[in-house]
Order: sequence, then C-alpha cells, then structure tokens
Amino acid sequence: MKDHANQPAGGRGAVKASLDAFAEQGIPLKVVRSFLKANKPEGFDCPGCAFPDRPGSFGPDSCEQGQKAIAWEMTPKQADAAFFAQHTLTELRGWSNRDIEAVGRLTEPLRYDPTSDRYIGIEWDAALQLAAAAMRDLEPTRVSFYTSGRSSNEAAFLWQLFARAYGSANLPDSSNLCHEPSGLALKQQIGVGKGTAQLSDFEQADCILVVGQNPATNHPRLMGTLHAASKRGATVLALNPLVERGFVNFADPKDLGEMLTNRGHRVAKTVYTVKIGGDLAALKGVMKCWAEWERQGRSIFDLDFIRTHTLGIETLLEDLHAEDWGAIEASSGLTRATLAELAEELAKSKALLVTWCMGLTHHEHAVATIQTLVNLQLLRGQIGRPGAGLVPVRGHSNVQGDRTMGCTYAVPARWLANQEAEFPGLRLCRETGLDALGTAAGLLDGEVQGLLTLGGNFALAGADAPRVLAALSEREFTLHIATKPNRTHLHPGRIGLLLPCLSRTDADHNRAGVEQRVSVEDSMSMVHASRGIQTPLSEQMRSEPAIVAQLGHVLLHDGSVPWLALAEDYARIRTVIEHCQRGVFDGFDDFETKLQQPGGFWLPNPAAKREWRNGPAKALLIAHPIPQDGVMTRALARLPAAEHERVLTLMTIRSHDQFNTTVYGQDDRYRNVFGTREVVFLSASELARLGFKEGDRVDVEGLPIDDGQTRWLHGFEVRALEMANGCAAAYFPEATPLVPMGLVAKGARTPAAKALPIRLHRSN
Ligand SMILES: Nc1nc2c(c(=O)[nH]1)N[C@H]1C(S)=C(S)[C@@H](COP(=O)(O)OP(=O)(O)OC[C@H]3O[C@@H](n4cnc5c(=O)[nH]c(N)nc54)[C@H](O)[C@@H]3O)O[C@H]1N2
Ligand SMILES: Nc1nc2c(c(=O)[nH]1)N[C@H]1C(S)=C(S)[C@@H](COP(=O)(O)OP(=O)(O)OC[C@H]3O[C@@H](n4cnc5c(=O)[nH]c(N)nc54)[C@H](O)[C@@H]3O)O[C@H]1N2
Ligand SMILES: [Mo]
Repeated sequence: MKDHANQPAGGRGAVKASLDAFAEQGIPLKVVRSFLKANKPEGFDCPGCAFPDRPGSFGPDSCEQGQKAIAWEMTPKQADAAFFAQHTLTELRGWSNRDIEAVGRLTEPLRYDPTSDRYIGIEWDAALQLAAAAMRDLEPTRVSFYTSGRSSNEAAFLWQLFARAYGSANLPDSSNLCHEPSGLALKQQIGVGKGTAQLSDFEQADCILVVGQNPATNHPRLMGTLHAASKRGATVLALNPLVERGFVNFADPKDLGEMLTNRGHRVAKTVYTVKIGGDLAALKGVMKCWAEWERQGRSIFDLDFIRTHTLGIETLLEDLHAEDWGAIEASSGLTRATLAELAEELAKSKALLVTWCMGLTHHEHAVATIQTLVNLQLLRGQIGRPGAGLVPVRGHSNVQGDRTMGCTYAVPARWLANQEAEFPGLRLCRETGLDALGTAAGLLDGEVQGLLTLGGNFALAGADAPRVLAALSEREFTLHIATKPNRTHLHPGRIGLLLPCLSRTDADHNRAGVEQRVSVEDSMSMVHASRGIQTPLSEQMRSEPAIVAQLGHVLLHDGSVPWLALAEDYARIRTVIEHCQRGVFDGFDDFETKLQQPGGFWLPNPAAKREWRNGPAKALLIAHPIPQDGVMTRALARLPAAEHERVLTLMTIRSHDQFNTTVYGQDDRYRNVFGTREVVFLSASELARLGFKEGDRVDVEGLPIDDGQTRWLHGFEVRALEMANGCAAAYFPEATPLVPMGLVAKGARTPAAKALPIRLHRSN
C-alpha cells in the first residue's frame, strides 16, 4: 500500500486524479477544452458542487472533483438498450454502485419489461403516452416528484408546474436530505433561508470558522479560497471531529510554486476536534466565555447591533449564565480551556465568516445547532458587513436554484397565484405535499404508488435504503429522467420508464437548431447562464426542459400552459419565471438581460442588508439547551451499563472519489485508503481500547433506534485516523443501510446520517 500520509491535499495528486478521470473515460483530448470552459461566462456551470465561481479569473476554475464530474458526464460509454438486453435487473442489482453507473450514459428511452426482467427500448412517443396513461390511473396525491439539485432553473420550474398542475404537491428534493435544517433555521432567525455572504467577503474576512465540513474533498474551490485567505494572514479555524488532511496540509493546484515543490501549507490554525453532535455545546461554551468576559468589562459584543437588530438577548444571556461547564465539556468533548482559546480567537476577529455543511445538518439537533451558530454571529454583529456573515455551503450545483423555482412541498401562496395568473385557466394543487421522508415512508406503506425523479438516486440517498428499494419494486409507476443508470433505477415499478437526458456539458439545440442556455444559482445566490459544449452521444437524448414539457403536453392538454412552446425557447421560460417571482424572490426583473452579464447577477438577500423579513422583523437570538435526550442517550438507555463503553457514534462521510452516490473510484488518498470503501475509521487510541488493530475485519451493529430494529454492515475493515474519541466514520452510501428512517433532524426531517449509535464486532 502506498503511503500518502505525508502528501498534501490538493497539489499534484489532485491534478493527476483529474487527468486519470478523463483518461479512464477515454476522452483525453477534451481535457483542455473542458478545463477552460467550466465555470466561465461562456461555458457550462460545473456539475459538481455549488461553490461560486471566481469572477474574471484566468485559467481553469474547476477542481479535481469538478473535473471528475465532467469526465464522468462526457464519457463516450453508453448504457443503451443493447446493454440492458444482456442483463436482467436481478443480475444488475448484484453489481456495485460504481459498476452500475460506470456502464455509461443513458442514450435511449427504456421501459421495464417484467416478463424478461429487463429494460427494453421504447419510442419516445410511446414512452410519453405510457407515462400519461399510468399517471391518469393514479390519484395525483399518491404520486411524488423528486428533484436532485443538478437540474437547471428552467427544468425545475417546469417540473414543479407539471406536478402541481397534475394535482400533486409531493415535491421532495435533495435539500430534504441535505441543507433543509439550514434553510429552516435561517428563515426563522433572519427571515431568509439562504446564506448572507458573497465570494468577495472571503477576501475581506480576517477569520473564517469552518464547521462540520470537509472542503478539501467536497468543495475544493472553497479550499483554495481558504488557502488564499490564510496566506494573506486571515485565521482559518475548523470545528470537526476529524482532523481532515486539507486543514493541516494543502497545496493549491493553481499555485505554480506549490505544484513544483508539491509541498503543502497548514491552512487551519487549529482543528478543534469536537465530538460528533457536540457543536451546540461547543458553541455555547464559546458564547459563555464571551458573556463572562463582557461582564468583566471587556467589550466583546456589538451592543448597538444587538439593541437595534435583535430580539432575545436577555433570555440568551440567562441561558448561557445558567449553562453548566460540566455539561458543555461532556457534550462537546472539548475542555473549558480549549473552548476559551477558541472564544479568544473568534473575539479577536473584526470580520468573521462562518461556513458549515453536513457535519451540522445530519443530526437530530441540527436546527438548534445552526441557530446557536447564528447566535454567535449575531452577538458580535457579524452579519451584513464586509467580510462577515453566514455561509451554508450547498452541495449540488443548482440545489438552491431548484428551491427558488418552487421545487419543494410547501411554497408561498403568491408563487401559486402568480403562476395561475400567468396561465389563465390553470389550476394548481394548493396542498402541502410530501417531502423526501414522507415519500420514502409512503413508498414503504404503499400510500405512494408513483415516483418520478428529475435526477438523483432517491432510494439509495435516503434512510433505510434496502427497505425503500425493495418497496419501490412493488409500486405501480416509476419514471426516472437521468443521465446514468443507478441503483434506484434497478427497482422499477409495475410500469417503469428510464428516460435519457442531456447533462450540463451537452450542447442543447431546439428543433429549429437554435442553441439553448440554461441558468443556475450557486450557494451565494449568484444566478448565471450555462451552455453545454459536447455534441450529445445520441439523438435520442432530450433536454430536461423538453422531457418535462412533453410530459405536460401529453398528460395535461387543457391548453392553459403552452408546454411545447416553452420548451422550444428557454428565454420564454425565463420570462414566465420573472413574472412568477414577483413578490416571491427579489432580483428576477430583467432576468434575460441580466443573464447576459458575465458572471450573472446576484439575488439580493435582505438579511445581508440587515433587513429581517421574519414575523418580528428582527434577527432572533434563540437559546437552545444542550440536548439531553439525543439518540446516543436513548440507545445507551437500552443497554446494560457494562456495554456502554463499547458504543460509538458513527458518521457517514464522503471521499474525494465520489459525488454522493456516484462512486468514481475506490481510493481516498487523503485518508490513506486505497482499493476499498468498506472501512470504519476510529482514532488510534479507540482502536487500542476496543482491542482492534488496523486491518481487522468487523461487523458493524447499528443499535436499535426507537423502532427496535438492529441494522448491520458486514466485513468492514477498521482503520485509524486522527479524530475525536468515541467517534467512528464510514463512507456514504456503503454505510447507508445503518441509517434508520425514524432518526431525523427535528423540524427539518433530514436523516441524521452523522450520529448513528453502533458497536463493532470482530467478523468471523
Ligand atoms: N467530491 C465531492 N464533492 C461533493 C460531494 C461529494 O459527494 N463528493 N457532495 C456534495 C454535496 S450534495 C454536499 S451536501 C457537500 C457535502 O460536503 P461535506 O459536508 O463536507 O461532506 P461530508 O463528507 O458529508 O462531510 C462532513 C464533514 O463533517 C464532519 N462532521 C461529521 N459530524 C460532525 C459533527 O457532529 N460536528 C462537526 N463539527 N463536524 C462533523 C465530518 O468529519 C466531515 O469532515 O459536498 C458536495 N460536494
Ligand atoms: N448516509 C448518508 N446519506 C446521505 C448523505 C450522507 O452524507 N450520508 N448525504 C445526503 C445529501 S447531502 C444529498 S444532497 C443526497 C444526494 O442525493 P441525490 O441527489 O438523490 O443523489 P446523487 O448521488 O447526487 O444522484 C446521482 C444520480 O443523478 C443522476 N444525474 C446526474 N446528473 C444529472 C443531470 O444533470 N440530470 C439528471 N436528470 N440526472 C442526473 C445520475 O443518474 C446519477 O446516478 O444524499 C444524501 N444521503
Ligand atoms: Mo447535499
């Protein structure tokens, strides 16, 4: 095994991995072209993450992960009818997730044939008619429409219009599995469910606190930004159970000097190794220090800001005063002295940015934890001024845009009214629909009989994947609009359609041959255009807006929505969006014109201007108790005391060789893992304490949550990593069978996939 332990994250390794990804797909010549086009005003939006583009930058503005996503999409390999003729779905279900997707791009419409247990080719018109007939037979409220966050604004708009015009508000999306708690927390507290900072703020911040996030792996462009900030003297701090490589040793692939020497830099001054789920306590510890210092006469708080802009200071201070240091230390796993050090670092900052990702959202107490982080920023007036703010870093490249377009189960009445006014005669479903959890539960008990997906891997990405996949095969109707086959597609309903779509990198021309552009919104609310460059592999592939519009045309022909005309010219869809956004989201006026601007345009965020559009019109300081009734406490209560010390908290995390359920390869060089993903990480001292050594095989027992069920993974390898004691980690989606449906973020219903009570048993 190669020892990569001393290699920097990023650096030459990242460039080599990008090039390998293209070579593996057999497309080396396209490298240069795609490098130069990704995230450029005239190119396509990188299909990877949602971190914003560097305006006006020269040279490649994409990263290893982005290049892998691009190579994976631009592959010449095809998953066509000829391929499916050779394999039954029963056989394909025995393949690994990686092998299923690696077959290639879907290039023909397919229908499930139960007699032969195969997907077989079907003409487009017949596929659309079959879908319409199946949907007419179903009660609309028993059909769900899932969106993964890669679709364009134009496709997403048509998708939610199609669902609601059909009569269903069941619009689960990948946000339900991702940043839902962030949106909810922020909306209540500051009146808008989005981040308040822009990319330029990273240049002005003197301190950046990165919480529950691994940017070297998942947001390399953020990593580059952090690296630049630390080089100019800003302090970068991380709060994370794992000492991720990128924080302590990172070389920017765009820095020629670092590339030549392949020597990295320490980016984070300190990684505070909080216990999994201990952030709320840690953040309270920091604020408790501040409150004590303030009482002693030090000026820590921004009293003017608190007075003018917030509500709740008295209750928050009383709560901090009453909080017990013993409880803070026990829950966070950090000592009072360590938290005081962190408090000092943050108090010194005049312009503090906080970023966070799934390490905060995939927990039962996610909403409370995020609100505690917002409290921390509000106390020092660190919102709505240069270099400061809140940065929930989104996952999918257009997950934020899909939400702005109404792809969610509950939307403002104004949004519905505007659409009905736009299309006289149109009647939209006004109910609150099912989210991802509601849809998964409905598939299990049979309430949901139809699932349509616009991208994603719905069943594998959610909780209790094995059960939900099995249930999916029992349902009436599935329709997936996708670029590549995946595990969810291998469980078709009685009528099952798999429809091939164009991706971000594919050139998109309408029937008259006129090139179409789409728009997307990044994590920092910049809306910009994207146009593909590659000639599609097959004429059978259709664009997402075209497929959705054709479904609408065939199923809902009351004449109110000119479906086909909209899909012929996406500028028309944008005009409709502009009208429908009036009074909903600001910033869409002159949509088409503003989209021509290089880099696009910013959707204004009232909170960033210190306007609070929640009920009380103030930013809310909300005191949350340290959770006493958490999943670990409940799991331990079911076990005899002697067993307690064998119980660990497991988080499911990503490697750099995957994008969610899309696994590009089996390596994770930042964690020194090669050729396998079936591993469980523990700290070296925990390994020793539990009597294991690296390389041992274990069975992972997921302890029963409130449903009384035990869940298992078998034959995983134990590995040591520098991380907090009492914690363990394994990869998503391999460890997904451990995630129970009943364990979710309170209020947001996001699966709590990062705090699973487990025990390890030596494999036989
Ligand atoms: N290469 C690549 N890029 C991606 C993705 C991908 O799969 N691959 N996925 C995209 C998507 S959809 C998303 S949402 C993002 C995900 O981006 P991340 O959130 O960075 O992804 P995870 O690997 O889930 O990492 C979670 C991090 O949180 C830490 N963590 C876990 N539990 C806790 C906790 O209780 N407290 C704290 N403080 N930290 C904790 C883990 O140690 C890990 O560093 O990335 C996006 N970008
Ligand atoms: N245990 C555990 N579970 C998790 C997580 C975790 O950390 N741990 N993370 C959660 C998070 S943050 C997220 S966001 C979800 C992600 O959940 P999803 O978004 O549902 O899953 P992906 O793996 O991103 O979906 C990949 C599939 O999307 C399709 N696809 C790719 N590009 C396109 C496109 O341009 N158009 C169309 N139509 N289809 C396309 C391909 O068929 C591909 O197989 O998973 C969640 N699940
Ligand atoms: Mo995500």
